Amino acid sequence: MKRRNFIKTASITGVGLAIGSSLISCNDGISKESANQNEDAIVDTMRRPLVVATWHVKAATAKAMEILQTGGNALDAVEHGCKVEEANKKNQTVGNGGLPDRDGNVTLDASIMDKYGNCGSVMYLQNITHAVSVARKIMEDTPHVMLAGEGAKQFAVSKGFKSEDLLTESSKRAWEKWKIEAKYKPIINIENHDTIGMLAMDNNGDISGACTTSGLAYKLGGRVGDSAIIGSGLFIDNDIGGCVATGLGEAIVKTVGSFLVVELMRQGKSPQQACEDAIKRITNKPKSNFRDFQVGYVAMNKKGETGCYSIQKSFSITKFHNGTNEHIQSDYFNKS
Ligand code: SD4
Repeated sequence: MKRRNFIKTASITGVGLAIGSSLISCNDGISKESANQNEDAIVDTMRRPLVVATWHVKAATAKAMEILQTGGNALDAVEHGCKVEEANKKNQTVGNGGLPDRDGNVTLDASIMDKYGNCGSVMYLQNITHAVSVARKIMEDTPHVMLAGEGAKQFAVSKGFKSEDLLTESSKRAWEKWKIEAKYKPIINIENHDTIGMLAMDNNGDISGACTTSGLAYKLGGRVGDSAIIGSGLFIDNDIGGCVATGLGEAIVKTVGSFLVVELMRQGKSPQQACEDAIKRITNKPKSNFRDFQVGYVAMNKKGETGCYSIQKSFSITKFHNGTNEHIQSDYFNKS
């Protein structure tokens, strides 16, 4: 079958959904060397709908994909996908059950961004499980972008969010154990499960993103990380693509990481190359102590191509596309 016919047939029957699915890189490898522009457009359409997220979060990406496959939009997909992990008390880095700060308070950061470039974020939020939904409410129901602390909590309660204790027994036990030595050393962050950042492209080709976290375990009270900072933990430009970050927020904020990745894609870099360049922006700094911490990026462009890269080994993403919900190990910088 000629390529053009194959692509047309595939786009109708779903046969083409197998293309690229065997790749183990997070780089999307649908080949387009010989395709003409119409074929390119068809190939791009075949990549939709698409969801990618930081770390191993198949239940979250499955929820997002369920929304997209039933005609939902990318914004709903990323919000409800992230909510799965926020409600998961076993995930000690996000929402309910998150590890507390050094004083025993669970404080959450989250952000969300839509196809119009609207955004909302919440930082240092306590007692509310679904920080990502609070961020969305700030975006949609107020003239502001960010709310913090007690004001953010009062806003959430006024919008009907339930106030509850987010410190689970197991997170409390972990904090009590940490307190015995109470070493304040938040720079090493090479866990295998972390902050959730999610990007989705819906059937219309529109992109949205969200990010939610309880931040660094045992951080100083009042500390805010990248996940609440638009452009650092999350950035979307629906003409270009989107990026989300995980890892040491301070390093991400210092390089405005997610914005940087999107701007590199605007300059023509693939999502993979853009993530690699943004990581090198951190590691190439004079006196960089990159061996001591982790940062990971996952990005998606308007064509539905994806990429991911991290400083250390062990970063991974979950990608739901072409009917497959895959957990994929990321390539990384520090191979010494
Ligand atoms: C932060 N990047 O607050 C986030 C959370 C994270 O392990 O990745 N923590 O710095």
